[in-house]
Amino acid sequence: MQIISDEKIAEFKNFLEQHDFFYVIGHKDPDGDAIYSCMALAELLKAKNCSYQLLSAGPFKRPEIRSMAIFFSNQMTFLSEPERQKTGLIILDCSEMSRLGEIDGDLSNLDTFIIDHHKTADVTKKCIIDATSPATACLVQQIYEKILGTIPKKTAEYLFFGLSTDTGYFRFLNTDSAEVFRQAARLVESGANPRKTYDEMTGGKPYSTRKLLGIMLDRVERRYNNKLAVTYETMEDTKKWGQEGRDSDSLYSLLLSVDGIEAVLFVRQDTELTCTCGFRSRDKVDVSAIAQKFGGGGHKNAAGLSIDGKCADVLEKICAEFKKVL
Ligand SMILES: [Mn+2]
Repeated sequence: MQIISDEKIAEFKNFLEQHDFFYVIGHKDPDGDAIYSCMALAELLKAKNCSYQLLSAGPFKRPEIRSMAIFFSNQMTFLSEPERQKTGLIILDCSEMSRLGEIDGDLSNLDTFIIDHHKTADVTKKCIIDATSPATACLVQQIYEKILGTIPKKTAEYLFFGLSTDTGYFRFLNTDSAEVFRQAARLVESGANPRKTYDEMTGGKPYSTRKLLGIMLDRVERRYNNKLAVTYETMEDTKKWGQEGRDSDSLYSLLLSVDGIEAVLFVRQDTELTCTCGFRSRDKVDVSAIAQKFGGGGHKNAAGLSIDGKCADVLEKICAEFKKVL
């Protein structure tokens, strides 16, 4: 993770000063980092007496973010054209407009500032992007501290939650992460509670998640010298166990812990015509490069995409790409 330069902080401060109103938005199908980065940034805007609206296309499926849904809307507050001229769009944890999802209103042609840590991020707009940062929350923390100083308790809790979810509760961090822990230490000093955060992050899962996990595990196949684990979810599974039944993170971590496995591919038939795919890798394999070939994106070790087709065909097509790198 890098320390954000004073020039970049000044650029963001200018952006705040140049507008009367802000739309704040993260990616669709939000995770803890997207939602809590928005919540923390909203605290900064409040402290600076800026008016804003929090937007999200949702859905708020994950148990750990569900309680935040009330603060977000998928309908933009209507503004007249002169008002729009003085409005800024702040995009967090995402840099492609297409990943923002369905929002009722016009997000285009607004002066935009991106704060993101994705490898595939677009750096042509005004932005603070650091692909070596483990979470967008880390970037928001640096911005908050540089602009306002010490972080209040509630904001610290938001930021600690965002950091915790994107790092798998610090498990994904390497030896280059001392600065991340220094930042985390400051959040704990400000009142974030690691034990409570872990409990909120991992608990509260419905019983159906364990049943669906059983089905997914039963279906796993290994390919390419047992280096790739492949499994899939049918529309019948979703119908039977519901969207609440999904716990992809547990599925990935169980499969990645298998001896010899380097990557995991998961395909879900969403509709008769479309699938969603999830990719994870342990270390060497760059799954974002594979996802990009099919119009998706993400990080080196975690990526995803949406694609047209039937589950079995999609699975074979993507496996062929894995075969090249494994
Ligand atoms: Mn993130």
